[in-house]
Amino acid sequence: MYVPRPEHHFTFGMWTYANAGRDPFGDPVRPLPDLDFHCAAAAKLAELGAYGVNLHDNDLVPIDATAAERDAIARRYAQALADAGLCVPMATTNLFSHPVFKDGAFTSPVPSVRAYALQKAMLGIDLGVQLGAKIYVFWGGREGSEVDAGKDPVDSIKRYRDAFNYLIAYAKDQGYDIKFALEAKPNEPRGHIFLPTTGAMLGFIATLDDPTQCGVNPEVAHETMAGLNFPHAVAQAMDAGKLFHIDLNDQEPGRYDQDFRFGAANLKSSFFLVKLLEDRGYAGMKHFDAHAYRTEDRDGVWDFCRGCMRTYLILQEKVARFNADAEIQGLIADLLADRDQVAGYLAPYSGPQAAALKAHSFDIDALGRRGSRLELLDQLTVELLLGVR
Ligand code: GLT
Ligand code: MN
Ligand code: MN
Repeated sequence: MYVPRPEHHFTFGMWTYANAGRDPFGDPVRPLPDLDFHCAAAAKLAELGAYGVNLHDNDLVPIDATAAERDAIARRYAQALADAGLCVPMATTNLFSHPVFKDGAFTSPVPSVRAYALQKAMLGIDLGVQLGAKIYVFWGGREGSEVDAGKDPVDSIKRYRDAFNYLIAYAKDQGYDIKFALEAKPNEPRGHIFLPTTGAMLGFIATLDDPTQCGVNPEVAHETMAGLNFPHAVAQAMDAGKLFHIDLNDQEPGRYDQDFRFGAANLKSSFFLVKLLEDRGYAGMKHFDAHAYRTEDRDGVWDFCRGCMRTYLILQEKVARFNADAEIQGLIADLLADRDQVAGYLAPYSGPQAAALKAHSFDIDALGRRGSRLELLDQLTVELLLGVR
C-alpha cells in the first residue's frame, strides 16, 4: 500500500532534494550538490519510485560554463538518468540568483538585462528540450519591486508580455515540442511580485500573441502565502484548460515561503487538492517543489521525498473512500437535489423561459430556513481523514 511507482508521475526539482538548507539567517546545513551527487540522486529517486527530475539551467550547468562544458555535463547527466530509468519532464531558467537580476529579468528597466534574460532563457529551453522536457516553467521571482517609483507597473507587464511572445516564437521557430507554464507568487524574494496569483497569470496569458502555448504552474505555498484557497485557484486553471503543471508542497498562512513537505501543514486542504486532481483526471506531472527541514541531513532528505509521495498516495486512498462513502455522498446529493423542481429555469436562456421565471413565486423565507448539513459533512470528512471512518 502507498508505494510510489513511476506511473504516478511524481517528480522532484533538482533544487528540492539537493537543497542545502541555506536561509537568510543561516549557512547551508547539508553539502552543496555537485554533478556526482545528482547522478547518484537519480538512482536513489528511481529506487524511491519517482518518475522524473526537473531542473533549472544552473542546477546542472554553472552559469559561466562554455558550450562544450555544458554539452559534456548534459550528456553525463542524461546517461545517469537513462541508467536510473528517470526522465526530465520539466525544465526552467534561473532568472533570480545572479546579481544581474536584482531588479528583475524580463521586467528589468535595464535593456541589456532584458536582452541577457532572453538569451539565458533560449539557452535554457535548448537544454530542457535536449533532456526531453515537455513543459518549461517560468517563475518570475525577481519580477517585481520594492520602489514603485523605479518601475512603472504597466510598462513592466508589457515587457513581461514581450518576453513570452518572443520566447514562444523562438520555441516554435526551433520546432520544439514544449509548452510554457507560468508560476505566480505574491512576494519573496521581491517585496511585491508582478502577477501575484494564479488568477492574475490566467488573465495575463489571455493577452499573449498565442495563448495556446502557455498555461500555469500553481504552487500550494504561493497561493497560501496570499491567503487564498489553493484548490480554488487550481480549479480555475483546470476550468480554463491551463493546468499544465503543479508544484505540490505545504505552507502555514502568514509566514515566510516555507516550501514544506506535501501535507505537512494543512491536511484537509491537501486532501481537497488531491481530490480535485484525481476526480478531474489531471494527467500532468505531480511535482514536489518542497524542501526538507533545515534540521535534516541527507538521509532526512530521502525521508522527506518518501513522505511527499506517500502522503499523496494516502490522500488518494482517502479520496476513494470519500467517494464511496454512502452517508457522505447522500449528504452531497441532498445538497444538490432540485427539491422545488426549478431545474427548467436554469437551462440556457430563452425568451419564454425567462418570462416564466420572472413570473414564478419563490418562498425565500422557507429557502432561507433550510439547513445544509455542512457541519455533519465536514465532521464526516474529518473523521475519514483521522482514520476512524
Ligand atoms: C524556486 C521557487 C519555486 C519555483 C522554482 C522554479 S525555483 O525555488 O521557490 O517556487 O517553482 O523556478
Ligand atoms: Mn514552485
Ligand atoms: Mn515556494
